[in-house]
Amino acid sequence: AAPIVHIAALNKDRKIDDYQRIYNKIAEKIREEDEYDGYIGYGPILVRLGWHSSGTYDKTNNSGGSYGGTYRFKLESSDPSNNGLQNAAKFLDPIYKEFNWISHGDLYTLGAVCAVQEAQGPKIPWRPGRVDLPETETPANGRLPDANNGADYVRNFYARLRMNDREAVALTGAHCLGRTHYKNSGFDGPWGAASNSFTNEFFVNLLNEQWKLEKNKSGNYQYDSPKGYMMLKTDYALIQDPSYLKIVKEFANDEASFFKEFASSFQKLLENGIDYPKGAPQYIFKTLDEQDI
Ligand code: ZEM
Repeated sequence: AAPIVHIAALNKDRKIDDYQRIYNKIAEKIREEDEYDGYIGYGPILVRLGWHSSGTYDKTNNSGGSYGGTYRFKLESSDPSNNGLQNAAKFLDPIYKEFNWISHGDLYTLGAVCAVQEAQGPKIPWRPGRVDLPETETPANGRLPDANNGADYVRNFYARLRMNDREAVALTGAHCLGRTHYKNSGFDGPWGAASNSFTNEFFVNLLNEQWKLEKNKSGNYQYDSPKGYMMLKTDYALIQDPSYLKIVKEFANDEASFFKEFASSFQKLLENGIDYPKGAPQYIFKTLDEQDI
């Protein structure tokens, strides 16, 4: 079969200000609805939506990925791997109603970029142009990763997304944000103390906490620490594999190097499978703080 081609649509009527306006609306709503999930707020779940709407990508035929915004269809949103993301979709509903000229893929990815930046994470350059595809283009369930696995699985999984070891480790650092919930995934607990700020804490905790593999109340295995933090098996695999371990140590010791690698890997994840025509604009949004809002 001919490879699938997804070309970014250039909309000459829309400029950076139009997208910054949407960014600001999302950022202000994150700020206002700060009580969500025990005062973690909506940032982490918005990052997870951006990731899951992109993480269906398959390099072998260029299918899936963020381009078509197919998360909006029941077939994709009801994938058990997407449990809990309804809250992020509901959060974005009124934003979509107000700015209905934006595509779903652009909105899901812009929401994730906004959430990382507003949590004091790195600037993520972002490019518009994703186009809503019909339901028939929805990828089958089962393309998102299963946490009950070790390093070989993780490396294979990320290869499907065109990610090397360094990119895979950097992306996993997003687990500084948010937490796991029994009702969504059958795991429980946060990865660290600061679940709504973007830092290199995930790597520091991975190296420094006393981890113990335990069977949790849902019958799943997770690593737990005395401080009440947790790690998935796929997280812990990053210190079991020598190549991953080296990168974990680098990011634990050098937050700037983590930020730099995360920014480029996350942009790549959100743009996998999209061809950008010459002259396609790329935007770097200001945070609310930088605008004195
Ligand atoms: Zn996660 N992730 N993830 N992840 N993730 C969870 C939560 C969050 C895996 C995984 O199984 C889980 C990436 C990679 C991988 C976030 C971002 C990113 C949860 C808990 C699980 C089980 C869900 C729940 O119970 O609510 C696996 C196996 C991964 C790779 C092998 C990448 C890459 C991410 C972004 C770049 C975030 C922000 C959360 C927290 C969500 C929340 O609601 O707090």
